[in-house]
Amino acid sequence: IQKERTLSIIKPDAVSKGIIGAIISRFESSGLLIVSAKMLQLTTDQVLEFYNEHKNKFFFKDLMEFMISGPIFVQILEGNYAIRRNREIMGNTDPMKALAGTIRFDYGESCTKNVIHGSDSESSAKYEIAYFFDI
Ligand code: YYY
Ligand code: MG
Repeated sequence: IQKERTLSIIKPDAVSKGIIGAIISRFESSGLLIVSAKMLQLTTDQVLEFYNEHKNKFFFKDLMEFMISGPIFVQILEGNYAIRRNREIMGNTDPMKALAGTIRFDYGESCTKNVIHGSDSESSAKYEIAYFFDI
């Protein structure tokens, strides 16, 4: 058993579809506890900083446009192996490749409009949590 924290972002597509509650229900019923949360709108500078590893990828312009297009809902999730567990619940980056029953399979429209972000490692979780929260 390893209790961890991870960062989750419910992206602008999901917020505008009104499925924040449905997504949070999945976390809670999977043993992930929401320990902090807030709604905000990202600036271009913040997207550049948060997604810096992707800044030279072919999809970055689309990602940028999408991530600043509306409010997002950011949360810290906590639970046993929370980082890996959250990635399992989310599903593959490409909703077409995601397993049935995952959030991206059920709600995602494309690689860009894929509903949700989750930290992918202990180090990224640490960085991303500190990026949005003072705890
Ligand atoms: O961690 P995850 O979100 O599953 O995927 P990443 O490979 O880290 O890409 C981050 C983000 O970039 C992805 O959630 C959407 C966007 N993106 C895209 O718009 N088009 C792609 N072909 C790949 C990624
Ligand atoms: Mg990633």
